[in-house]
Amino acid sequence: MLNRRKFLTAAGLGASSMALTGCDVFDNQLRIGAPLRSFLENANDLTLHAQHLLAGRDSLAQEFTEADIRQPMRPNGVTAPNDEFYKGLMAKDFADWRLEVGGLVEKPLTLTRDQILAMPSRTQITRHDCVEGWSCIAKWTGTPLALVLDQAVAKPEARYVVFHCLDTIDRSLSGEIKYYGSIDLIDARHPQTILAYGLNGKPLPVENGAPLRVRVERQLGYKMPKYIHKIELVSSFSSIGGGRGGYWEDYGYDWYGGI
Ligand SMILES: Nc1nc2c(c(=O)[nH]1)N[C@H]1C(S)=C(S)[C@@H](COP(=O)(O)O)O[C@H]1N2
Ligand SMILES: [Mo]
Repeated sequence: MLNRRKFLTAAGLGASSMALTGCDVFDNQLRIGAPLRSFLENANDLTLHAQHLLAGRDSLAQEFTEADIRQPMRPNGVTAPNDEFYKGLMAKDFADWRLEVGGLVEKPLTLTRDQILAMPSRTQITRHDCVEGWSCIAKWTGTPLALVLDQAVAKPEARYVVFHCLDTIDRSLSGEIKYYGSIDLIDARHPQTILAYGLNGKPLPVENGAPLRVRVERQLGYKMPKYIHKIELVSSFSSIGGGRGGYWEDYGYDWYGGI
């Protein structure tokens, strides 16, 4: 049985030799019953981890130029929340909106929109890929999530960041479900992970998640909750929603959702 270090070495060598020789190198090792194959089959989460180590969890998503921007940014999912609380906030141009940061943090925060606007910002022109098969290039401006986490100070046991949204996406018999999603603390601290309040040089429109939405540029659209009002640090999401870390994940979508 391969141990983890050997596997990582094999995969690392494989990645460089494959470029020269094609994929033949691995074929023999991947025959049914071969140790490497059963290792791969039995350790999906470990292979995900290995992919991240090989690709570099801090590698950047491609950034584009102004000329590449396709206007308007196509809205998707909920585009006009029909929730009374949200509509009340919207009527006052979100002056009463607050972002709460809590859960496993040393210093819970409540931030106003002005406080968030006063923090250092990052602007990036990136491609949004929806799992439905379309993509769109747009310019996003926002506060690096890492700066908010620096203020709140994650407790050592915190592993994931859960984003709670104001829009009810599902009005089913089992009750109303608000959109939610999560990423881990490594992606939360990625330099392109921002809490966006600007789109293509203008305030973020309601369709695209006003007043604040997440951008995680190496992941699929459903990993970027819109209309967020609460950020919760947790050690596990088993007790949140359906327990799989997000609204779409509870319906079977992959939690990581990488592209
Ligand atoms: N709160 C909330 N966030 C959401 C959704 C949603 O329905 N509600 N849809 C997701 C999906 S599937 C996609 S593709 C993107 C769409 O973002 P856009 O409207 O800016 O294109 O938002 C994601 N975040
Ligand atoms: Mo999507």
